[in-house]
Amino acid sequence: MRTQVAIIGAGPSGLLLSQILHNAGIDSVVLERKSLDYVLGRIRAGVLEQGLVDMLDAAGVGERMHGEGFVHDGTELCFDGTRHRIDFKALTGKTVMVYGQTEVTRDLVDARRAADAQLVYEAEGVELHDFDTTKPWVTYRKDGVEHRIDCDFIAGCDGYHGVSRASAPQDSLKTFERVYPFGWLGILSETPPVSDELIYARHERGFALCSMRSAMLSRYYVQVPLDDKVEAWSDARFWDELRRRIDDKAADTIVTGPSIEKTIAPLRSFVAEPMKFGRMFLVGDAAHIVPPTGAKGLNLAASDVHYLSSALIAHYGSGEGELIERYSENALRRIWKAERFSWWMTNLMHTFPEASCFDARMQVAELDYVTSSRAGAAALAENYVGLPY
Ligand code: RFL
Ligand code: PHB
Repeated sequence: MRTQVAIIGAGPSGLLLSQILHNAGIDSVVLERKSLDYVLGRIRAGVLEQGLVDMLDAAGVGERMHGEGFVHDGTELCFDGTRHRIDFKALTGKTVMVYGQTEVTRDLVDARRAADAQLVYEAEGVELHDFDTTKPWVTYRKDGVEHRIDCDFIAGCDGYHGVSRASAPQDSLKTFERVYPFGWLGILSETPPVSDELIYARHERGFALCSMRSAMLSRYYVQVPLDDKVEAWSDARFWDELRRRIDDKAADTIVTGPSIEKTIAPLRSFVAEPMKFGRMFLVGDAAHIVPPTGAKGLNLAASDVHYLSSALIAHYGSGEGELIERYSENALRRIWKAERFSWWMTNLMHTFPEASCFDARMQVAELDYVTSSRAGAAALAENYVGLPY
């Protein structure tokens, strides 16, 4: 089989790249290790920056998002038992969209299928070959049969544990990492959200976040020690702990119910440089991870897709190779700023095991500054709604 761009991974970055290339007349094949049901069963991001909303619109997959998603003009920061609003719209003129990553993925799969795209699920043993030449190729197994795809470029959209970064020459790869000494225990429950906007709460017992997916589906998180097990967290224990970490009004009015999903995710900051190896590109979580506190992971994957799709469209259109050569540099400049913001929000809102009383006072002083100074609030808002591409 032959295609122009072989895409490894059918998460949001692989599917969005494939859809944008298709709209520009560029052919791709997407290889995914898991089944479609598995991919759609993963509960992940919930907040989309305007830049991603615009990309989904331009790609022709924004209709359901505008019908079912929620536009948020601001968010609330809770500390010392009081909530303070950050008004994104007043401070930046921009808003964010609350719409689940699962739904974005579903919309992209529907659009790709409607266009008869080559989406191969349960592709086993994917291997990348000769991407340091002008004739790369990819092999995989499906239902016990070996397949080969010859292509012009390979896009590694296969997440943190994927094969693409592992296939890069390891002596030319530099990685940067911070692992945080806690995780997020997240639940999904079929209850109305406690507030119209997200609440990020700092508390001595640990961070908490009140988020949502729809009018009858809430997403809540509490910070937990890394070695905690989900089984140790009954629903009752989760709700009790959440109530203790948020303000009294939210604690009194929150509607609780059985959880329909409960998982613990570790928190990590990670960047791999460069993101281009000959004719192979790393995209999204394959190249970088952020702790979820700034809601940046999916949005960063989208900005990589923006840089890479523009470069490939220029290459196939006018033959211009400059954007391809600069893909890594352009993507990384924005990635490091989002890494900084996510790291800063994480340090600001969480309880660290070794933190002193002084550190705790510093967090509260910084939160007080951010919520009482227009300049402080604007810096948070500008990063949260998304820096320009
Ligand atoms: P994905 O979504 O991991 O998709 C990669 C795909 O590649 C497949 N794959 C392979 N396929 C073929 N061969 C192989 N050898 C393969 N190895 C892997 C995988 O099965 C998978 O389908 O990466 P992508 O597309 O780069 O997208 C990144 C986002 O998923 C991620 O950054 C966000 O979910 C992060 N994130 C959040 N981001 C936000 O922007 N806003 C948020 O509010 C937000 N909240 C979150 C989050 C992530 C979380 N978790 C659990 C990681 C909340 C949580 C709890
Ligand atoms: C979510 O709804 O899952 C979510 C929202 C905001 C974050 C992280 C996760 O910062």
